[in-house]
Amino acid sequence: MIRDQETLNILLDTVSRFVRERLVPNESRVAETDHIPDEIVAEMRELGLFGLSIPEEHGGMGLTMEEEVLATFEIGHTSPTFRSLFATNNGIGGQGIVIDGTPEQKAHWLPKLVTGEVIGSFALTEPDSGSDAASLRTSAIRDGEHYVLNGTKRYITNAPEAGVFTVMARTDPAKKGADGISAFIVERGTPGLSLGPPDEKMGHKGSHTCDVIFEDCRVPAANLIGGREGVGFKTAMKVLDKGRINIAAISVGVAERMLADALRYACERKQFGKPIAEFQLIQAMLADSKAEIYAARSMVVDAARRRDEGRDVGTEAACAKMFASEMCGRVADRAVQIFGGAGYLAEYGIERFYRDVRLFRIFEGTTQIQQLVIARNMIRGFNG
Ligand code: COS
Repeated sequence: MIRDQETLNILLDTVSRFVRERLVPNESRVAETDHIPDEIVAEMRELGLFGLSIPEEHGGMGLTMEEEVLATFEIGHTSPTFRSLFATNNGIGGQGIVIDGTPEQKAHWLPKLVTGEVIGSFALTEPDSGSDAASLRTSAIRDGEHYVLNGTKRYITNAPEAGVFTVMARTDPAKKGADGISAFIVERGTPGLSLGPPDEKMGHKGSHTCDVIFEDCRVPAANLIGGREGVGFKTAMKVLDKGRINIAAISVGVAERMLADALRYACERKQFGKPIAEFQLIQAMLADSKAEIYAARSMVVDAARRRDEGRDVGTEAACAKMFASEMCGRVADRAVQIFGGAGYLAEYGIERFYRDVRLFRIFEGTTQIQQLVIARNMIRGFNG
């Protein structure tokens, strides 16, 4: 749903200009230094990028899902590292509070997430619990007006920068599955919370992940999201339904960028006396990429509209995430191929995108988990 086309166009133009003028020129610097310059972070904050999808009553822009994916397409036209920094506030690091938080939790945390003064992070995965999220073992045992958390979370995006974590933990150890899981807001600096060293990753330099470790970490009972035990797994799944549409949107945006770079290269690079774009085998790669991007873009917008209508989008979010992230991997591969030898060199940047987009098929649910979600929902809906 688009509330006001003119206002949205202004936002999209502003984001697009910021991407072109400020982010694209800093892509290789960020990759080399593994750090987003402070002045760029300050500009992101000023533009309101940390609060795109946080409701207006808490200071955010309150974008609808459709508006948000249109903005994400634009944000995708540069290194996805930039988005990673503010995406957790809008997405998995903030949405648990937006969707299921109590009024007090929202009033306390959302304004801080909107401005970017606090970075939010989502702590679900553990060393022995990845795709099988309901088997997580981190415990949260009630002790008076506190819960005592013990366990380790792994691969947690933005953990080194985070000021607040949404942590899924088992409040009822007797219940082994999803039912025993609750979600908590845990503030950085809480005694008993510590971080592992930053992970060495294949790509996304400048965006950081690490372990988050809880050792007798006492969290006030008031930080139980929604004030209810046993519904934390559902909170996590609802957060991921939205997150998956956004990963699909960023996959589309980055694929558009890579295809634009490949097209320019194909039109400028000459072999056999003419631009390589005139060769049909190159044209096939350009055309397949264009068509697949169009298909993914259409899916993302449709899934977003359905979510705005209040419909259950578990299946559509999984379809869009699976198709768009896989599509993005194919486009990355073709883009490197069109660049030829240059595609393998760091200075052309396309190999960096190739490495960065590999993550899209893994995080917020692997392609195989999306297949499982889609097929399960189909079978559940079958009534003979
Ligand atoms: N929205 C709301 N509730 C949901 C839901 C959704 N999208 N998906 C599941 N649930 C509910 C179910 O309805 C069920 O509740 P009831 O028992 O009351 O019916 C409960 O959650 C458990 O669901 P289910 O039985 O389907 O859980 P499973 O353990 O079998 O599997 C999968 C769930 C595999 C889909 C889940 O673990 C998953 O998404 N794994 C991937 C995790 C992931 O994406 N990790 C990335 C890390 S975050 S970057």
